[in-house]
Amino acid sequence: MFDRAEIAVKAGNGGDGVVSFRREKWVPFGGPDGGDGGDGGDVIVMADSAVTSLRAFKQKRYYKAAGGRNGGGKRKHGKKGENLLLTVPVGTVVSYKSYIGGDALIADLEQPGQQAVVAKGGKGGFGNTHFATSTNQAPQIAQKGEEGEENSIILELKLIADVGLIGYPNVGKSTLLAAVSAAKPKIASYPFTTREPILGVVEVGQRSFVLAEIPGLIDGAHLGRGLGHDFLRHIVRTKVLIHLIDGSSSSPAEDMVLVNTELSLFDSALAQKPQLVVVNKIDLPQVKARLAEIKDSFTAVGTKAFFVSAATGEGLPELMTETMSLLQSAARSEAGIKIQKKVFHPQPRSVVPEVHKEGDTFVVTAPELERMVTRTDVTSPRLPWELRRQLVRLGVTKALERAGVKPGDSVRCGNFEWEWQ
Ligand SMILES: Nc1nc2c(ncn2[C@@H]2O[C@H](COP(=O)(O)OP(=O)(O)OP(=O)(O)O)[C@@H](O)[C@H]2O)c(=O)[nH]1
Ligand SMILES: [Mg+2]
Repeated sequence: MFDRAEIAVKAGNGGDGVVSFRREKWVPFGGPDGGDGGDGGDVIVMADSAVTSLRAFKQKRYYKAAGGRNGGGKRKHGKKGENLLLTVPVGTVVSYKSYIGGDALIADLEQPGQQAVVAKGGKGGFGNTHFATSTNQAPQIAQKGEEGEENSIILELKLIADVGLIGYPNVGKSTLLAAVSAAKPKIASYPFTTREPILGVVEVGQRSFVLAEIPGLIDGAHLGRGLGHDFLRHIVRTKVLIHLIDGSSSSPAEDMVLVNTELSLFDSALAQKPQLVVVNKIDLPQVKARLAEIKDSFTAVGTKAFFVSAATGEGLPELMTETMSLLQSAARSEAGIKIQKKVFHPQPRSVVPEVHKEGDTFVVTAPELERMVTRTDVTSPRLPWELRRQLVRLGVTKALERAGVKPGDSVRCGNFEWEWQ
C-alpha cells in the first residue's frame, strides 16, 4: 500500500577561501586579496506530477551535490556548487532517518513544485581579505570550506485515494469495494467490520482510480464518537465521494441527510465535495418492493440517486463510469487553481563553540575555528596573535574560560594543539 525508499544524501562541500596578496608593479605592499570559496550545492527533493513512483530511489541510493570551487587571488570568488534536484511523486513524505528511533519529518510534499532541502551545502570559506584589521594589514589566514551536510533520508509515498466510499456502518461499503476492485476487505453482517481505511484500484477502460472505504462514519463521529474522527481526515484528501446508503433502512433519504450533516460538522469543505448518492441492496425483495417510493423520497430532497446491488453487481459498471467522469471534471476544475509553492528548510545547525576535557587537554568543538586552523600556516610569527583575535571573535575564549582554562593548559581544536596564554 505504501511506496518507500531510503537514500543517503550528501551536499557539496564549500570551496576554500585563499590567502593571497596583491602584487602590482608600482605597489610595494599590496593588501590581502584572497577570494572566498563558493558555497556547496544543496540536495533538494521536489514534488513533480510527472513522477509516479519511488522506484528510481530503490536502484540508486546515494546522491551527492557538487562542491563549491576554491577562491582565487584578486578577490576572485569560487563558483557555487550546483544544487542536486531529486524529483519525487506528489504526496511524498520526506523525513530524516534516525538510528535511535523517532524519524523526524522534514516535509509533506503535497503539491507539485513543493521542495524540501534535505542536505545543506557547506559554506565557502572566507579569503584572507576578511581578516584584515587596522592593526593587521597582512592576515595569513583563510577559512577552509565547510563540509556539506550528509543525511539519511526516508521517502514515503502515501497512496492518496481519489474517491472516498462513505456511509453508515453495514451499508455494504466493503462488499462494493470488493466487487469493483481486487481489494479483499472483510465483509460481515454487523457494523464496524472495517476498522481502518481500505484501498482498492478500480479500472474503467484504460483509466483507473483509487477507491477507499472510509469506516466509522456515525452520528457524532465529528466529536470523536465511534472509531474517532481520524478517518474523516482521509476524506479531506479525496476528490469525489461515493455516498452509499442501505436501501433496506427505514428512511434511506433521511440517512443521507444525517451523514452529510455529520460531514459538514467535521469540515464544511467536505459537504462541498462532489458526491454520488447510491442506494444499495436493491436485490433484496423488501427493497425492490418500495423502489419507487425510495426514488421519490430522494427527488423530494433534490437528489438524483443511483441504485445498485453490491452483492449481485447490478448497476456497478455504470456507477464506476460515472465516478470516473466526475473525477475527471473535478481534476479539470482543480487544475485552474494556482497553487502556492512552498520550500521547506531544515533547522540551521548550532554554531556555539563547545569545550570538553580529555585528560588535561581542553578540546574545543567549533567548526569555524577548526576550518581556519587546519589551513593556517603554523610557522607564521603572527599566528598566536591572529589566533587570539579569532578565538575572541568566535566566542571560544569565553567558552574556554567558563570551562576553567588556565595559562599553561593545553588546548586542542581539530588537529591543532597549543598552550593557553
Ligand atoms: N442483499 C445484499 N446484502 C448486501 C449487499 N451489500 C452488502 N450486503 C450485506 O450487508 C452486510 C454488510 O456489508 P459490508 O460490506 O461489510 O458493509 P460495510 O458498510 O463495509 O460495513 P462496516 O465495515 O461494518 O461498517 C453484509 O452482510 C453484506 O453481505 C447487497 O447489495 N445486497
Ligand atoms: Mg466494511
